[in-house]
Amino acid sequence: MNKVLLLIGSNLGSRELILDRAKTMINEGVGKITCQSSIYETEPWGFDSKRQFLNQVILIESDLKPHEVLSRSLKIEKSLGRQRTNGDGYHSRSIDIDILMFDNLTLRDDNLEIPHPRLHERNFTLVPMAEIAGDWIHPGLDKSISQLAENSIDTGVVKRYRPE
Ligand code: PH2
Ligand code: MG
Ligand code: MG
Repeated sequence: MNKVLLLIGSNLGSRELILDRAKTMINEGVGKITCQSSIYETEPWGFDSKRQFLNQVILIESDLKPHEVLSRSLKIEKSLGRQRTNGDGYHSRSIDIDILMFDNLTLRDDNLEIPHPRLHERNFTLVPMAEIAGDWIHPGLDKSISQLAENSIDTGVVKRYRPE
């Protein structure tokens, strides 16, 4: 069994409901969810939008290979209404599922890079990761996730989500 950290995020539509549906489908088709961070409300990073994200990091146990985790995650995104637009830059989306870390594996090809190449630059990823996997060591940077979170220079605001 591999331990895999996934980031899920949504800033379009019924964000909480979509995260719930994504987790159900991940649990059934990708790997059993064994731990979840809190849900955070986070400022869009890398593009301008008034729509705040909900982000959450989940830990799954899976016997799938990295590319199978990727392809199943992309299928779940599609079935939850993810539209992929052509062109540069980031866009609002109903659901995004990203592989952050996969045990202590490093991998890079045209379709997939593990650890996620920008995880250490983003508070919306580091803060929920640190909550459930603070002592995981980033195999490329040789620092713990807690250390990366503490040393982050990202100014993006990340708050625990409290639904009304
Ligand atoms: N995902 C992005 C780009 N920007 N910003 C926030 N707050 N949360 C995200 O999940 C996110 C983002 C690309 O996947
Ligand atoms: Mg992403
Ligand atoms: Mg993605």
